[in-house]
Amino acid sequence: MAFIPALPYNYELPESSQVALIVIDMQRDFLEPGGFGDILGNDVSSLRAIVPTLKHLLEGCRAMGIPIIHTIECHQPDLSDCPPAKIKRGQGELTIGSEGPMGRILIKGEPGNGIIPELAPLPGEFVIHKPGKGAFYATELETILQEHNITHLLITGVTTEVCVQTTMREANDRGYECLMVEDATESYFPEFKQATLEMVRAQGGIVGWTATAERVLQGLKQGISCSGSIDCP
Ligand code: TIU
Repeated sequence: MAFIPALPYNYELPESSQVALIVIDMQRDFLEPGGFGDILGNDVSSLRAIVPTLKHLLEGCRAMGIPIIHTIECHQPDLSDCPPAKIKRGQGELTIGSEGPMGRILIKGEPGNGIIPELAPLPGEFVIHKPGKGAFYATELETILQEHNITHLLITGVTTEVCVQTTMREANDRGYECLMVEDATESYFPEFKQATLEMVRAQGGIVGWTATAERVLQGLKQGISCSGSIDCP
């Protein structure tokens, strides 16, 4: 059985076709000045640190034929899918739907709502538009996973303790085996990232596993070579 050396213990891999990479909300709205992350008062530059690692992981997974799922946090232009409580939250001048330097904030189709060019989805990859923090709430994600027999999720993106952790918890409750990729997720708050990594893998992996991108790629490559070899352990 192929595995990824992970915490709190090895993450066993099924057939490669049953594993998907999820890239959460790598949008200009969270990584660039003038977007949603910025109007909430965050230093958005800190999130860029993971882009090279995430790109390397994404390209490695693409090369192995692993299904890729991107998500985008966004709302319809008429805000019909945005609870008033979410619009009201925060105390800045701008809110969801306000006109910003990259278009209307967190609105589907606006320039600032798009995924950053370095990580742009390729044709054939899934793109889930989600109104909540979790990627399962009010989306087609679970249907896609079921249709493709996907049981294992490698979870990346931003921000670690908000949309990434919420999605991992939603997935865990639905029975998916989840691994958060430590150096392919980032938070505006380093201490929240660290706490999230520790809390998901505590208690014997109460929410799942964590591992670095390099270990994930090594484990996946081992799994790919194993599935085609009669010498497989
Ligand atoms: N504010 C914050 O840290 N995150 C979000 O609002 N959304 C995501 O995490 N994508």
